[in-house]
Amino acid sequence: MLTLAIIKPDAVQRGRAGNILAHLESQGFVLRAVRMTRLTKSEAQAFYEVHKDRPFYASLVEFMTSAPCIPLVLEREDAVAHLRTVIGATDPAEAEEGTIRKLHAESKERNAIHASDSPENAVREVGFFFSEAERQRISA
Ligand code: 3AN
Repeated sequence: MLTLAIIKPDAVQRGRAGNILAHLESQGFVLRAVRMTRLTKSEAQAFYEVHKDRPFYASLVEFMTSAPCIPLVLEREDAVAHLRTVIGATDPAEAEEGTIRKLHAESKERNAIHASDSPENAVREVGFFFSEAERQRISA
C-alpha cells in the first residue's frame, strides 16, 4: 500500500529532511518516489482546499509556499494508518514521544511533515504531486 508524505518547508529549512527520511525508513517505509518543489499559491490552496473555511487557511498557504518542500511516495503494509502514528499529533505539544512531529515540529502550523489521512486521500495526493507516467513507474 502507498501513501503520500510531504517534508514541509520548516523541516527542509532547518536541515531535518535527511533525518526525517531515515526515520521513515527505520519504520519500514520504502521510498518509491521523491520530488523537491516550491508550491505556488494556487497549488497550496488546491492541496488544502478541505481547510478553506478554517481560520488558519491563509496562513497555512503562506507557510507552505514560503520555501521548498519534499513530497514523497512511501510504501508499507497499512501505510496510511501507520504513517499517521509515526508522524504524531498535529500539535507537537500533544504528539507522542519519539514521533516525527515531537522530534522536529515547531508548532501546529510549522509541523514538519504532512501525511495522507485516508486511503482515498492518499490516491488523490499522490496524483497531485506525481504524473500519470510516474505513477505507472511506481506501480510497475
Ligand atoms: P494533519 O496535518 O495532522 O492531518 P490537519 O489536516 O488538520 O492536520 O491540518 C492540516 C495542516 O494545517 C496541518 N499540518 C498544519 O500545518 C495546519 N494546521 C492545522 N490546524 C492548525 C491550527 N489550529 N493552527 C495553525 N495551523 C494548523
